[in-house]
Amino acid sequence: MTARAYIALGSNQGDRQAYLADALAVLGSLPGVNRVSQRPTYETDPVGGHAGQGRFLNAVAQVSTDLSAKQLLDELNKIEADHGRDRSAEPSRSGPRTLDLDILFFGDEVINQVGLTVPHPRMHQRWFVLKPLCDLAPDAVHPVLHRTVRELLAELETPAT
Ligand code: PH2
Ligand code: MG
Ligand code: MG
Repeated sequence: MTARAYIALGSNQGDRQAYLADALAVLGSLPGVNRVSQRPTYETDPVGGHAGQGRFLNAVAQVSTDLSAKQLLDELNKIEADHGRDRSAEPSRSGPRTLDLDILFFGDEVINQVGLTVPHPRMHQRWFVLKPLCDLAPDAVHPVLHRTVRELLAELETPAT
């Protein structure tokens, strides 16, 4: 079965543009992943984490995939590791990173497993996710909150974070 998934990309260390471009290329070349599309990249202030870390480049990609959500997650973790991501060296969940790839939506699946929560549990609070997602899929409906991406973006209490 083919599912449409949305993946958030973020980088705030090293050659951020190259990390994002390369991740997209690798994503598109994975067996079982087709039709990768992506809209503009945004430069955003870091949300959370320690003061003084660099600004992020953030983007969202849409893919059609025959993989399961867990298989896709495993591939994303490999791509992160291949691009210099060393989770053991990160001070926290919000620390600086060369590359972060998060599954936002996987079709309309709701998944609550250790290491895999879909929809992404904080996506509806984050401009840096909702804005590029809205560029791609304004009418996609959050399967837990039952709001469109456009509505979630409009309802953000602190815009542009
Ligand atoms: N990712 C985080 C924490 N904070 N801030 C911005 N601007 N962009 C991110 O991608 C980001 C963040 C944890 O994954
Ligand atoms: Mg993240
Ligand atoms: Mg992540």
